[in-house]
Amino acid sequence: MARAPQVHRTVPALRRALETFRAAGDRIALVPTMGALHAGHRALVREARRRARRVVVSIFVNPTQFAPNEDFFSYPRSFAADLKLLGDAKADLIWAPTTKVMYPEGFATRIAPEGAALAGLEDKFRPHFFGGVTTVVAKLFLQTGPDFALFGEKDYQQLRVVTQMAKDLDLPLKVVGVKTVREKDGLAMSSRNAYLSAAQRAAAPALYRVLRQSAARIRKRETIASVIADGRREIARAGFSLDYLEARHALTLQPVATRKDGPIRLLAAARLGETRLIDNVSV
Ligand code: PAJ
Repeated sequence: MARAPQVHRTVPALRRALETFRAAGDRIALVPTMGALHAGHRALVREARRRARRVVVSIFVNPTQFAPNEDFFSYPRSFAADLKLLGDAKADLIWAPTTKVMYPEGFATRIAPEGAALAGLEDKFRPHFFGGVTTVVAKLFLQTGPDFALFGEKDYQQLRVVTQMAKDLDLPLKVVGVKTVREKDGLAMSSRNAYLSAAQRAAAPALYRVLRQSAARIRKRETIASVIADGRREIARAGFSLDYLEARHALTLQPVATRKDGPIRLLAAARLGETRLIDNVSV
């Protein structure tokens, strides 16, 4: 039986617990999450354990990264199952603040990321999103003071934005990206996959299939513009409403015209009914 991780809900209790880790000379890795944990989150915890003696997982459904019309209130919450998964994954500490602890009355400061956060991808469809993410992630970094922080490539623009924020603010930690964990049929694992109907779930793997095929065609020197145009059609034909399919520079997320413009990442977001899926691959 794995030992149950400690759970803390206030900043002073968190700080006291982390102090004992540090006093023992242990390095700390942080895995920020919104709960509803699955094998993708578990892979982040596994990588965290490889890097540091102590693993802290935060669970906080962050209201500031949801727009009023988005799914903050219906976002899946499964604390008991999350605790069990994190016990099995041998996390040491769960940081689960309430909204009042994170955003007390009078809270008035926000991070305003630029660069990759204004690339015209997620930000175009969720303009409030990266301000909310960077604000909460900066707080989590300052609350826990980790040596490493683990983020999934599944949310590729988020990974780039958080990496840049840590660099720009001289935060003394290393942001580490972890490969996307997928279902057997290729669908990227996501807490939001639970929203899909059986028919939508059957259609969903098309997103990754098109991304992979498009990457293979670009590697074979087909022109990016025509590959992307075909990919957009394919995704629509599979039953999605497409938000975007784009070829971007893998680091800056700026548009690329040819393979010579640098390492390329293909990024897509598309909706099946009300459920929005995102995915990406390297070329
Ligand atoms: P959440 O969606 O819970 O994701 C937490 C972390 O798990 C993110 O770094 C995300 O990229 C990673 N992740 C999700 N699905 C994955 C998969 N299939 N494979 C690998 N990693 C995966 O992302 C957030 O929460 C929030 O925006 C947060 C960073 C916690 C700030 O509120």
